[in-house]
Amino acid sequence: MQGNPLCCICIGGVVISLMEKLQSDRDTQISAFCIVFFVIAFPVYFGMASSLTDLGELPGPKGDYEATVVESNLTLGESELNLDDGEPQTISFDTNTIAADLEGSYIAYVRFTISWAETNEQGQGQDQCDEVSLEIDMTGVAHNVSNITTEEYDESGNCAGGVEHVLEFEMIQNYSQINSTYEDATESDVIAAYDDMGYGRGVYSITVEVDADAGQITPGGPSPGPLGNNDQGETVTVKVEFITIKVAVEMLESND
Ligand SMILES: [Ca+2]
Ligand SMILES: [Ca+2]
Repeated sequence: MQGNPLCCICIGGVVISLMEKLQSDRDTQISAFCIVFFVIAFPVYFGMASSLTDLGELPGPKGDYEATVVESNLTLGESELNLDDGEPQTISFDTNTIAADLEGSYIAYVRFTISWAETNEQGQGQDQCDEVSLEIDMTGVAHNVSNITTEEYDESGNCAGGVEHVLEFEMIQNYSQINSTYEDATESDVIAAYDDMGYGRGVYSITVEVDADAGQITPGGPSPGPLGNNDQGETVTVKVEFITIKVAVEMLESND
């Protein structure tokens, strides 16, 4: 594509006219100075602004602050596992599935609830609680490594009414829901006290195994009768939920 020679002449004419005005006209000189100033100043300003952002938000003034903590309960997942005696199953839950719900909140702690009842015994010697073993794999989750993640629940008595066990792991270190005041601190200091540091997000894998207690009746007479209640396993429900928090920080009025 060829350029238009008339246009070049036209632009050349404008440049010559502008140069003449710059030499003679004071308003044009001021305008030109302003243009040059902003061309130089804006990149410098935006460069400084971006470097401040990299350093995090400004901490704000020091003073006395009050933090108000509001807890919410967020279910990551719940699953019913039909387990045969001695055959473990693993279920996984990924926090990506609830990423939108986690947005803007911290995870205070994660709660695992394991529940089951005795549901499938038949014949003689019923009401024998089954033993349930639980192993929680949090290698796919940033967390406090001191957590004990293996449990074994060996119930006694009649479980027909159901049993429930709860395991909780802190994600915010030394978390306390109690609203607190902070003296001689900045707003950033106060918020940092509730920061989960990104803990709690990832994939939780839970392996559950049932050791079915089929009972054992004492055989009578010379020939032993059927032993046990033909218990083949059990249905165990695993629920994973988060207790999340939102924190509002307010500066207290000075008493001075
Ligand atoms: Ca049983
Ligand atoms: Ca059972």
